[in-house]
Amino acid sequence: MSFSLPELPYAYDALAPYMSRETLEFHHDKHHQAYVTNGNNLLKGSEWEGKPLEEVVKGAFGKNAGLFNNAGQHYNHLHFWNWMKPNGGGDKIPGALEKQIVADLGSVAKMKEDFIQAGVTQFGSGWCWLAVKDGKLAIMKSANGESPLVQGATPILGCDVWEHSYYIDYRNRRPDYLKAFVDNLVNWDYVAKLYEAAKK
Ligand code: MN3
Repeated sequence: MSFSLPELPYAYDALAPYMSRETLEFHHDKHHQAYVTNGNNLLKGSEWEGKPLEEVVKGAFGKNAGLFNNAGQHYNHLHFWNWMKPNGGGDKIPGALEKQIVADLGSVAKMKEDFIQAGVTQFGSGWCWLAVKDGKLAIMKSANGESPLVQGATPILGCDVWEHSYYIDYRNRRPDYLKAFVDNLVNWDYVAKLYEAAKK
């Protein structure tokens, strides 16, 4: 099984003005495509050829940096496109997940604040996350192509804080990008789906 780039689950201009058509054209068509192309080249002939993506990501971590970086970013971006939708964000969080957020992270408002803060304080390229770790929800962050998958946890929401994700629309204002993501883009139904799967 080799990696392939899926179409975006919405039109290129569907997330405007929070994320522009130009950003999605570059981010999806160029950056994600490059991870797919490079990942497939590095996968060929490796011990992970034919393995499911999550196994490639976990297996290559610490062993094959080139393959890990590209497979990790392919995994992260596959979910990232689905972590957003037009008219997303807000407080419409499916009940079971909302309860768990309140129990483990204080409140929905505090979870959002800590998620944004994790993204703001990730120095350089990387991601901020809401993840399930040891049966509890946790806010995490990671550098470059890493994710909670290689930190003993399961990601259920992530935001890309590489400059390619926000520089066209927000220039250097990463905090504004993160706030727009949380307030206007998050697809909480998809997050809840991953949360239910992670609990099993
Ligand atoms: Mn990216």
